Amino acid sequence: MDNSKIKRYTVTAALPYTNGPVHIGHLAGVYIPADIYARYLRSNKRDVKFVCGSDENGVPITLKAKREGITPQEVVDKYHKIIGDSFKEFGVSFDIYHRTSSSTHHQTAADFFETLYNKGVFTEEVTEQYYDETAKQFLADRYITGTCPNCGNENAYGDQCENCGSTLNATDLINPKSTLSGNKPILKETKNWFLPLDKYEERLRAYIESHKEWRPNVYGQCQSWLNAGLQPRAMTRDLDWGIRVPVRGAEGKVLYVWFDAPIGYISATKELCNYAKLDVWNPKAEEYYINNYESDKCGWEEYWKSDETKLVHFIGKDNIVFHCIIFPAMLMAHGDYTLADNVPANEFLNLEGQKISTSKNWAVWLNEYLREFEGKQDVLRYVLTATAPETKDNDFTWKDFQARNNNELVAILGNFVNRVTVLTHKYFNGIVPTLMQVTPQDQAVIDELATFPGKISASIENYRFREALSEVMNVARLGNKYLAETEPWKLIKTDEDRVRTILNISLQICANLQLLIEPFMPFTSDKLMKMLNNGRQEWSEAGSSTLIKRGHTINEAVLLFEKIEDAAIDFQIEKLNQSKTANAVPAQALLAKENIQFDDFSKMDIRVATIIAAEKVEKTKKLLKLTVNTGIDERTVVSGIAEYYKPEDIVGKQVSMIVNLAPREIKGILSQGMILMAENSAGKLTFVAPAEQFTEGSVIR
Ligand code: B3M
Ligand code: ZN
Repeated sequence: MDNSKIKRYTVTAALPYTNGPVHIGHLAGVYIPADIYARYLRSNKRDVKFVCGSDENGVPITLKAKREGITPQEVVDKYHKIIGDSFKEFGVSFDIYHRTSSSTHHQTAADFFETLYNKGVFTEEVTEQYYDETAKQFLADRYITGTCPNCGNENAYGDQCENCGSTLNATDLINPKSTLSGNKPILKETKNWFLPLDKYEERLRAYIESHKEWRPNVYGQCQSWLNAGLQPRAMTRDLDWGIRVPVRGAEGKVLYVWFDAPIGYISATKELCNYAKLDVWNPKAEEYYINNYESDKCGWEEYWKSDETKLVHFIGKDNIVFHCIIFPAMLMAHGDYTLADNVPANEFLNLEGQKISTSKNWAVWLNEYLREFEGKQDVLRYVLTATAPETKDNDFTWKDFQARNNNELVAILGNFVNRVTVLTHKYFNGIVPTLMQVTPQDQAVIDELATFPGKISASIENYRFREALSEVMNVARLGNKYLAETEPWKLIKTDEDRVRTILNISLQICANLQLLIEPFMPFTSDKLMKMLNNGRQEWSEAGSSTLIKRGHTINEAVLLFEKIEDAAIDFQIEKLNQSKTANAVPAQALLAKENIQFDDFSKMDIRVATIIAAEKVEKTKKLLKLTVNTGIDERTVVSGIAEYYKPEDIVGKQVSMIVNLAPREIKGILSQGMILMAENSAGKLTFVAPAEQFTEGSVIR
């Protein structure tokens, strides 16, 4: 896009599914880069709306509700608050954090659908879709899993394979399985409205090919979809949670979540602008986390329907097709809207060498980080930017987090600022000294300082945030090198004027750092601003060596960063290892097995028993031979618990036992009954025991 034409920016960040807190993968992939970009634009006095919100429709929400035994509305209310609060605390500077359960959004999405419907864009098709006879429900998207026909991943969803990134229709899956009951679904006819993506193929190709500057991963994915040929895609679903399809004959159907979610960017902008216009405090501001309230008197359409607006979507790589193919096709079909100028999608961030997994609780959750590392938002912002998966998947490790804090933030940036401010207080009572004679060495530093803003701007404007951050750190390195070479602490005894010059220049570097780090580390920038007591400058002033004036008094020196000790890191690593087994969500089907009659149940004779002896079964890993007192008799059972319990630890333990299970021979031992165990999805076992010491033989029913 021709830069001279740009009057304003609309920056969007993917709307997080409101079915759990946000983790470091989301932050590194989407929210930190988007925030850096938006802050940078604001520092440049550009007109920008940075919008986001909770994605509250779709199957991820209803699945979570089933799991937690609460309603979908309760799920979204709970996580909208957790996510919104932690974004705010983390300094993500959205102008609005909206939500797709709001009436503004329902209205906007329904209107959008109706417009396309009235234009005759959709095709109405009766097709066979999978249906779960136990749950009595059609299975779309995440309600169904199976083997991906493209890559063989056995856990592909009905709309997408997260392994190879391909979009799927549920009927493409091999060995489909209902996530509700675990059953194999049947096919049943139903009517839905399809967006004929094939009809937009040519225009989409022209659009994509006019953006050769996009990241190779994004451009390449788009090309491969186009080359494979686009298929019509259903924009409605047979579900009861979501936005009602606003046409006759669509009872019991809602909009496909990927139809309504990107419209969420539009409705967020609308909400932001509409409330701001009213000129009264917006009562929803708390709920929606609206920033910059006073400056938001805008017309939302300018941000969406003008070719002077630059639209940029920040997303993770699994969302590329929805933002580069489907949403643009929707916008083209509508006709009034501007298409995105760029979609800087990141690859994935791994954690300690493994894929981040919500269901396995293999993640670092933002809300927990904020609690456990209070006041250290910028450390995580720094580390996740420095290791951002911009061009390939990357790994986050706690050791690296510690090392970057201690060796880079503390030792380079913090150390430089500290030395300069402490020396200024020590030699000149905190008053910025005058620039005296400028030597060629000083001039070289001044000149080099002036080159940074241009480099950093270019990197940010080309979405290379890692590179930009490393240049920012080079400013601090320049400062450290200058101090190390000039050694003002030695010169002070012989040449005070020389020290004046050196500290003046060093303070200019500090003032530049305050400005240049702001998009990346806003909390540290604020701290530095308080220390330098010099107000906030605009980006256009960066590189200047007169940012802070002689005679100005700075405030007391405080440390910008502190060392992170081993104990804090060990705690995190231990927590990860524990949560991996303990908190995993059961992988079993979410619905109960088929009903049985009371008679079936009462056939089982379950009793309280006490383990009186235990030993390992030779040549096996999992089996223990137990002698138990059932209250009826003493008998032997073989139990597969050796990986979880040591024989010596369980003697005396009380357990629940089925005493009338037909005896079976296991490894040559006759096992007379079965001990009841609970098992989580990680396969961890634990005894099901009476809550207090109880007489052996007591009946469990
Ligand atoms: N809710 C998907 C995700 O979290 C999603 C993005 C919507 S952006 C319009 O992966
Ligand atoms: Zn696949």
